[in-house]
Amino acid sequence: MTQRPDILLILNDDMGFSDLGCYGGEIDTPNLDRLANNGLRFSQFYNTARCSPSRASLLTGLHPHQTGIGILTYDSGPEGYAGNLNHRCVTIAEVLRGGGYRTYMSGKWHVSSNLRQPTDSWPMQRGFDAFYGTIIGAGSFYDPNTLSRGNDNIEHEAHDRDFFYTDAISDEAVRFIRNHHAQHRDKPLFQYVAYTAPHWPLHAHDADIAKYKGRFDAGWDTLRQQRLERLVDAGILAPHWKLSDRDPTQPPWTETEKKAWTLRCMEVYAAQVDRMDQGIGRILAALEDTGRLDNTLVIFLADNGACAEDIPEDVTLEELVDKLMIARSHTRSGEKVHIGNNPDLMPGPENTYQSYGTAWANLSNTPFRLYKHWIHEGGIATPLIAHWPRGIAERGGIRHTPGYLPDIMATLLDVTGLAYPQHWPGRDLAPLEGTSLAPVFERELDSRPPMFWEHEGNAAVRAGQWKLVRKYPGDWELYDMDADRTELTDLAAQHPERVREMAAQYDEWAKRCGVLPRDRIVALMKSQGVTRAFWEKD
Ligand SMILES: [Ca+2]
Repeated sequence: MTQRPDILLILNDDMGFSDLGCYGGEIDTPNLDRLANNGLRFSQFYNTARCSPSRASLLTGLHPHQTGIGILTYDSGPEGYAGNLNHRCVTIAEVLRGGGYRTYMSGKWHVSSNLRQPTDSWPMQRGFDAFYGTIIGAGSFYDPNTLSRGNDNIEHEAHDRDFFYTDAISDEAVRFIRNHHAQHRDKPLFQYVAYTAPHWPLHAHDADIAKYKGRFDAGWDTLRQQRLERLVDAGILAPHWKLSDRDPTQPPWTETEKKAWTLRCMEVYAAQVDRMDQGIGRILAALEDTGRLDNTLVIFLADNGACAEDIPEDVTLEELVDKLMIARSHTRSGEKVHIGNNPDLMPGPENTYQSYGTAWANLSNTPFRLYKHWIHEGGIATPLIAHWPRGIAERGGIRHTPGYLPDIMATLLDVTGLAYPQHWPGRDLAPLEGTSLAPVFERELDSRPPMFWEHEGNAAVRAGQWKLVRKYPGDWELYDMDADRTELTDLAAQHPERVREMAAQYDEWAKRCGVLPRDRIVALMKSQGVTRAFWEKD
């Protein structure tokens, strides 16, 4: 039997479909571009529209509601929405470790509601031999809340002046790989790297930000057009798909005010992605130096589409710092942190806490509509790069076969020759929901099973070329993805029978997977005093 491949699974946070250089963007991502040029890019891979549900699905091969992560990691009550990975699932790390792998994670966990006390839904109790990272979903890049090693809180380690979370995630991954090679070189390794970049707050190094001075000066209208052209030239998107209109709530670039600050927001966002790519370069170098890269399957993807959330200036510290624990009130040297998108304050340093807002998110998701939180293409379409010199013959290819997060577990089991467990001690496991994409490494598939999504009442089913999608509380819309990937022409009225059929398929799936009606969720959350107004968008 040939040696089992190492697995490097890299996930990043809140990044648009077309930000990376190898997906038509302006940002320098030479390391990801190199993986793309020597591997494959998928044009129709989908996540689950939000941080926690995407991670739950990616890690388990199930739908988020089946794993206990119906929305985020707040306790929303009933089974399916408890906010903790439950006992009806196993993680990729658990299964691979059972099959002889050593398993490592650095980065953001975000599938546990208990942020301080380790529980059985923390990484060390869910299959990882080693963990370095954060349990919470967001925070300062200079001083992240819930920074942990194993089961221990090590927030004090960020008090080193040079600490920056993106670098720390990369460096720990490098350390895990080098230590593994020194101590367990004959065993295969699984390394899960979950960056928080480029999720807000807009924190980045001055040198990285400076590099992007001028890069976005043409503004979002021109840049959206240019991105689409590059995506078509690269063979990722079909030339007959039209660019969606600029978000109707946003001004044309020419009429935009506060241009210096507005540009700075996108420059910092780009610097966040750039810094991540630099770190990925160091991780790849560790695999290369140890002679492991050739037989490592590297998969890179994002957890949801670009994020249109504006951070208001009137958000309270009580809400962000005490309740949600996603910000610090003061910097490590004692300065006040200014929370909110204040155009008189340039984002980047530790005493700021801002986001890049709707218009830039609209650019990030070119050519699609909508954002993180919705199931339209802007919410769920992600770049996916697969690189494996020994296992993927084609170099620089594009694959249009659709796939989604439950497929990752199925694919990794396929390439490692392991089976999804029928039984697990103390657990009653749901059967695997995904389909292996390993055959797609060789060729396109003619068909695949239908795909389903639900997030806070937004929902979709995709079967073949057809996508039925709903924006809560609206009606179902129907799109022909072959003719209209950017979802501009709703065909629901012309195909009532197809809408009925697909809606019935969706209802059956939702019932089977424990999806609750949105109204019931909102009522439950209100009854428990969960504050969600700040990031919630309807
Ligand atoms: Ca996210």
